[in-house]
Amino acid sequence: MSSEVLVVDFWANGFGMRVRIALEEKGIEYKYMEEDLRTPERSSLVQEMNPVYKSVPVLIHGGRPICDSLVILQYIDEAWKVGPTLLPQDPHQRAHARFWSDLINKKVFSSQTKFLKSKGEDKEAAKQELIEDLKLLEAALGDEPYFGGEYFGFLDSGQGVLIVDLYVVLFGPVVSVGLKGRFRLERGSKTLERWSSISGLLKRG
Ligand SMILES: N[C@@H](CCC(=O)N[C@@H](CS)C(=O)NCC(=O)O)C(=O)O
Repeated sequence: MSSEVLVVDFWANGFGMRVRIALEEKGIEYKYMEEDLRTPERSSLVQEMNPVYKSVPVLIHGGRPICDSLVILQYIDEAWKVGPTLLPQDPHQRAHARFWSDLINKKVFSSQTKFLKSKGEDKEAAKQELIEDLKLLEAALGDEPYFGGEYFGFLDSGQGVLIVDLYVVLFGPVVSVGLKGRFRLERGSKTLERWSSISGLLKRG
């Protein structure tokens, strides 16, 4: 079996950024294939590799697909025993990482989508909701350098979605698209800014 690693994704996809961040953090070499989500039809590769959801990211390892970003992060941790482990060993801390990742998937992503799709007063209300969500994450981060405490971990890699949120809130969707994935935080929350610069997430495309 080939051991080639291929990530199929769209550059601005926060779910996919999680996977790219985790692979880079672990030092795993991978190839990247862009799936243009601006076209309505998914490529035959995505349809074949993710027939249930037909969504990206998809990680293809040795020809076999793994789908859904958080499932992929756990797979990466289990399949490669190199580099730092993403999920902590302690069961309570693991539960904590999964809880917050799940909250980002359900609550934060839904606020982000609402904000992107709304207009006028609704947009302002959606923005406030998104800011409240970011405050929750900021409180969870506290004074620690990383979400996982002293070391970069699962929840830090899980923040691809958060990077998109920060950009949406700070600069608006048009500007963030214009940046073409070269993320650089210039203003905003001091705590999240500190976290993002320590973890280097906002410098990655
Ligand atoms: N739960 C999935 C969500 C992935 C997802 O929703 N991807 C969207 C882009 S944000 C997608 O590929 N949509 C397919 C389409 O737009 O046709 C994950 O975490 O990977």
